[in-house]
Amino acid sequence: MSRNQNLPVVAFIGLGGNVGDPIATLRSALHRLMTVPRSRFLGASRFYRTPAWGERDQADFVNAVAAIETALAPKALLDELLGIERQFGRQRDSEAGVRWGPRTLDLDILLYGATSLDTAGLTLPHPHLHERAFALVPLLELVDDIDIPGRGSARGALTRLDRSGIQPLAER
Ligand code: A4P
Ligand code: MG
Repeated sequence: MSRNQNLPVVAFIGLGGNVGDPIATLRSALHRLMTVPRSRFLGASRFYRTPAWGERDQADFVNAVAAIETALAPKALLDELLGIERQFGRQRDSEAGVRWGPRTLDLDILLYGATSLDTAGLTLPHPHLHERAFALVPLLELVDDIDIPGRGSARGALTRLDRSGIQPLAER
């Protein structure tokens, strides 16, 4: 039996943006996530305003996390997400000039069940999840705790990070 033919997996998707109107963009992106083929939308966190991580000299981000149950294989799910990023005007050529730089919409697969994967186009879990409070805070709104394969508990990872400046927004 080939993988994921029958067994749906819960995947957590990180959403982020800091160009244009990120709240409106994330809201529309969540609606698009509800229509991903062979998948069921389970829910989403609140939206958070977060200080830029990595390349810090840029506007604050808006971040959220969504959970879906999916029968898509990891690469097929990533292709769907890249399609949604394109639909919302992400210009990879101009925006990708700076690593960790500004972007209209960034969709990352944070976790795909308990899968670990390291290929050229896709790494699971997301290689920076355990060191990013802007992803862990909304993730831990959706689950009490969860294992990050190879990195231990998500709640444990968050206790080691600075979460100051991460503020939930009233709107979603
Ligand atoms: N890719 C590999 N693994 C994955 C995965 N698990 N999920 C590949 C999604 N994509 C994955 O992505 C480049 C390629 O990574 C994708 O085409 C896919 O094949 P990218 O989004 O252009 O990434 P990048 O800018 O080159 O670097 P990086 O580290 O992937 O950026 P990130 O992780 O997306 O981070 N600060 C705050 N507060 N909030 C943010 O949302 N985001 C970033 C960007 C930096 N600082 C931030 C935030
Ligand atoms: Mg990305």
